[in-house]
Amino acid sequence: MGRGKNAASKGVIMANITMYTTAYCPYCNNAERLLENKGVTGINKIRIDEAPEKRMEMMEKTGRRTVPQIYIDDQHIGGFDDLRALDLAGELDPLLAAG
Ligand SMILES: N[C@@H](CCC(=O)N[C@@H](CS)C(=O)NCC(=O)O)C(=O)O
Repeated sequence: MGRGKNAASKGVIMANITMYTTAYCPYCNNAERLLENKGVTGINKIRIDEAPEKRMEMMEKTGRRTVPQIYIDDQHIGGFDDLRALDLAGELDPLLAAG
């Protein structure tokens, strides 16, 4: 069983994931990979490089200017580092399963 194959990847993912992102963004790719390893499909990506108003929206909503900014349902998680920390703390799987 590969790395990242854990409880969430075996269960049903109920949560909706939204990710503010850009075309070239290694941290976004890392976040996407982590989530996909959990079994997440169909991430709702908001490309802030294509839509300046979405960049403003992201900054206003999150108080941050870097991508990715990740939401699990209505909960703001933060960037890739935050997502990873949540996973290491064992708190990501329940969030993904909750929906
Ligand atoms: N610690 C952040 C780093 C995110 C980051 O540096 N993202 C880059 C793109 S991959 C970015 O937004 N750079 C633009 C900037 O720093 O203003 C995370 O883990 O998400």
